[in-house]
Amino acid sequence: ADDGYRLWLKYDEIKDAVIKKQYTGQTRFIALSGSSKTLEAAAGELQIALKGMLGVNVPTVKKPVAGSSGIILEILPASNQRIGDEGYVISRQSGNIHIAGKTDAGILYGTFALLRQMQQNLPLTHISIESSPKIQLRMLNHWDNPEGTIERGYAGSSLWKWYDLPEGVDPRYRDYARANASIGINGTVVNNVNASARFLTAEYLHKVAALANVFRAYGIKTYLSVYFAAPKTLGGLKTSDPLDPQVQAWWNAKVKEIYSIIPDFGGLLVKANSEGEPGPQDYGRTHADGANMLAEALRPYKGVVIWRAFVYKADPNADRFKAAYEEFTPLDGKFEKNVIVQVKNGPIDFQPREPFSPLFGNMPKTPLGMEFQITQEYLGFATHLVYEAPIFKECLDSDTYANGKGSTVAKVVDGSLHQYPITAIAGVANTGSNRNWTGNPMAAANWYAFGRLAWDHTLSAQNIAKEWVKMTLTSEEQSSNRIVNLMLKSREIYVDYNTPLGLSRPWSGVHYAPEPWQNRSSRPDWTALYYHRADSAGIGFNRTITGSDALSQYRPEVRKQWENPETCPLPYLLWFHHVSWDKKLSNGKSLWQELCTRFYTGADSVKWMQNEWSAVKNNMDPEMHADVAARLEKQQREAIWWRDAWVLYLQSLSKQPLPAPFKQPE
Ligand code: GCW
Repeated sequence: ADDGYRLWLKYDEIKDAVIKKQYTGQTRFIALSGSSKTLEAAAGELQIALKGMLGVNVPTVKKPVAGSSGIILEILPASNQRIGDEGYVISRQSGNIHIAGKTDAGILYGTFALLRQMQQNLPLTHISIESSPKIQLRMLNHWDNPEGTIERGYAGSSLWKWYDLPEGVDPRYRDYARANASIGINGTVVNNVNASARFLTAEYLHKVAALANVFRAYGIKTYLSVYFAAPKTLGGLKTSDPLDPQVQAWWNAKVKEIYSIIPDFGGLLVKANSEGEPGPQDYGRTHADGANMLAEALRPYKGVVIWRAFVYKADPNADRFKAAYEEFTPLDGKFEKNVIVQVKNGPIDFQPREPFSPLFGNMPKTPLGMEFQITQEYLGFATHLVYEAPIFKECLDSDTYANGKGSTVAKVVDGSLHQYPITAIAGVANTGSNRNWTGNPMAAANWYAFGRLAWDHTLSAQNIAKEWVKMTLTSEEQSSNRIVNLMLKSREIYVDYNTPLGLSRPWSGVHYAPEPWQNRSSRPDWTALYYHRADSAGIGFNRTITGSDALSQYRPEVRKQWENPETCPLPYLLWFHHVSWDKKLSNGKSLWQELCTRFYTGADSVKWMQNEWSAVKNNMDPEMHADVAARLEKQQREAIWWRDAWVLYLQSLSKQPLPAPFKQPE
């Protein structure tokens, strides 16, 4: 039985005898002239994979074996213009398969690309693939705490066994690195952005170094999140003011210490003046002052500062939507060269659907990195099945119009629009100590999709799903198509029963249960009411010029799409408009009818998902099938819970009966 541990790197024996025979003849040796930990990792991966898929032990050799066919790993000259530093070229020449890259990491990525072909049983005879990543820093952000918990983690506890480290090095760290390298991820921030200063102690730096020692061979750099007030709490200084020379000296010394312990350390991630975390504003300084101080300390080592733009004030009268733009756009051009500002995809907080953050396209002089959330904080944790590639794509493909039509968010993030010198994309990890890594086996597809899109944002959600399903679940064509279709529809179904038509944040404390009626909280901007604004007249947040005017943060072309309630696409309607219950929508139904229709069809569609899943039962691993089936059963119950909670609550305001044919919940 498949316990999910091997993720998409299963390398099960190939069933098709013809293909198996063909592959065996094409992979009789692995030739590598150089030697490095990374090349060994590549060759080692090929050996594991070929043993699994073909049942043969393929030898590594220094030179191609004459009269035989094999795989040749080769370094291209740095002058090669066709590919980037981490790119690869796979080709067939005189009967051999060449995997070439300008760096060992490029060869490693090419190796995984070849294996991806084989895992999908695609022919290698005329193989010709050339690929380079479009974004430089492709990272996971772990929100892992020193005591082993994970903020918003739903797959067990932290992968990092801080207590055992640095002496005890779990072999799982290597498998983690393999999985990441296989999708091109080249950086990992190992601790929570709500950071404990403890990670900056020598004790912890040595533990982190032990992880970095494992990750290095797989092309992965290690990063840390830092607590901005560490000079005070750890250093015993009176202040953490970024303009104070003693504070600067403290960070300089700390960074020097980090690099003495982890020579290829990647850099620092910072959450500052956000949700109660300390930051430069505590001393009347700006985000740029804070970031630049750290940038200065990191510059001699070519390290980067990744400064988050996730900020908003506890002000019941402000529109949280506008906060990041207001705080950050005045600082454009004020950041040091090795600073990246990391922006969440949407203006609020990883909701099931958000418009793109208006920061994208509005900071041409500051490298903006993308932050997606892979872990399903607002998407039903590890229970609900939501394939996230459509969420990522929807944002990346959005047009900011910053430099005219076609100025997509992807082009901002990959640097091509504003010629950013550094580019970055991060996903908040959904991994944990569960045997299968992600709790819900289907959630591994989200980790996979994030990595694939970080490498190449032009890939389609569908093709990524196809690859993943073939590699992970089943090679049987019909079942695989069925699962891909189910995955592609899953996000819209979730939105329908959870937050249709542009609703957001109807949550109680843990962000799981429906509580749209919630109007009191520890912060005035953390109530459900703050976000949906439902009243007896209607529902939705007026962000037009007669409301908060958040829409003015977008270019006129974008604003025009959304500012008119008559023409605003329905998925974004309540993001921007307070709409009356009786309002006739573009599809002829009233808002009330349409909302009810979404809640009911959304919940019903989970039944459809269950049926589809049942239909593939005989073509995949029974244990994994049962695991997902059980989660879907719970999802089905909870979709009804969501539907009924919303409908009954909204009905208390709209005072309208349910439209036919829907049955009134009790
Ligand atoms: O989504 C919210 C989460 C917090 C998180 C914060 C952030 C790490 O509820 O748990 O803190 O965002 O992104 O900083």
